[in-house]
Amino acid sequence: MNKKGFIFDLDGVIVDTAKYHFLAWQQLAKSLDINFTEEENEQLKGVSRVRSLEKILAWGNKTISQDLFDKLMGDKNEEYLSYIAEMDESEILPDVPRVLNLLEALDQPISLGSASKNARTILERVNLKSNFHAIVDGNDVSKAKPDPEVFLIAADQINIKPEDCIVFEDSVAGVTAANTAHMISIGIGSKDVLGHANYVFNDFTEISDDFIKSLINN
Ligand code: B16
Ligand code: MG
Repeated sequence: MNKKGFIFDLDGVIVDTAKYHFLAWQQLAKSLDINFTEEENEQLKGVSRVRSLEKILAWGNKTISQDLFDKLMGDKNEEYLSYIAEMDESEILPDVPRVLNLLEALDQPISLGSASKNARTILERVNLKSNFHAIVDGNDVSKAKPDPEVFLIAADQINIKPEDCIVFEDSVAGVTAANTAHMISIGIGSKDVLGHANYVFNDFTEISDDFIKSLINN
């Protein structure tokens, strides 16, 4: 059996934590008198924590000291972690376990490639940590998506060449990162947003076992 490397983004692919990021960023924005909308939250998908706060401050036309910036980053994460603490397996997105189990049955290496520094905690909460042969997250990279670093490290950790890797991603920056790494990109979301991916599906219920097998055999 051929071996391909299957790399999964976390937020928006395995679980929908964007709603928790939104609540935490909204609380922070409110404390600064900044109006923060769900549309703006969309633009933070796949974007690192530091960059997210920079963008919110720019939208609100605010400049703050480095000390306050650092404090707000900490506060936001604490608030976010309080939501994460309540997560369980019921929050895994539909058919993700089916695809992970199929890949395991077909003996395919699986890695996580996420921008989140909380990725390990989240995988533990939803009981999926042991499904991954490697976990690469926001703690392991120096350059955020759209830089391909996170996916290149993930490929290296599962010993698969980048061109033999397949990336599942819900963010524009993440799909660009996968393409730049010369990997096959599979967008999870809308074609209007992720048109630059090699394939796009609304969610994993649209990804058949035969499609996964065809990726392995090509
Ligand atoms: P944290 P992903 C990304 O995760 C999220 O999409 C993005 O909204 C978040 O700001 C980023 O992680 C950092 O997360 O604050 O937990 O370190 O989609 O790359 O799995
Ligand atoms: Mg994501």
